[in-house]
Amino acid sequence: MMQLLAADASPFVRKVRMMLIETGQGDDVEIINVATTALAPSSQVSAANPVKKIPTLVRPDAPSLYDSRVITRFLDDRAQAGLYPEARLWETLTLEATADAIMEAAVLIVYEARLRPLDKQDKDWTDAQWGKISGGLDALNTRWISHLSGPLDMAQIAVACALGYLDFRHDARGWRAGRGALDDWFAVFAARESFAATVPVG
Ligand SMILES: N[C@@H](CCC(=O)N[C@@H](CS)C(=O)NCC(=O)O)C(=O)O
Repeated sequence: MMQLLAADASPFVRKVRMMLIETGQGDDVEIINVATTALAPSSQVSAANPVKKIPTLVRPDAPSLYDSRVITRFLDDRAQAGLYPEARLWETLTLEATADAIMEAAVLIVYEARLRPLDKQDKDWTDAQWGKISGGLDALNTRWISHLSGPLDMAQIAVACALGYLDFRHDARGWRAGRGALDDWFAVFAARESFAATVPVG
């Protein structure tokens, strides 16, 4: 059976877990929770992924897959689920990339605060990461609402995971202010069972 090296708090892992549920593949992949950070990678992750990140999909008799975008595309293809629709493929991939970039900057801010010694932490660098998040959110709010409101695709799942992570780790920054359309879209999307079933804890 395939195994997903995972952690509840990871927004990249959540993309994969949500799409497994949405595409009816939940029973085909075993979720293996690992404790891993950039400074202390899990040995299980290191053995399966040379860049030591999660999610990693370990396949019996085939090479492991990473990163999240590769895994979701593979699983979409496997189930013929249509979450990367041909008719709007490049928009879907760009929107997913926007969500992933928001997650990446948000995770880096958490690492800066948690993994770096206090005297080495750099506010300008953290603010610059938040600038990327802010720019991404503005684009979602002004340019992408119509795509987000269309038939379910992988980009929508990724955006929901990014916003869920901002609520989870960066609630104090108030991403909703001035972004009512995105807030409204998220309120509806977050009611999906796959989203509720993958809420991070701790
Ligand atoms: N681009 C990667 C990013 C994955 C990622 O950054 N995962 C984090 C956990 S949320 C991780 O494994 N960090 C460990 C590290 O940076 O070494 C993807 O889409 O899968």
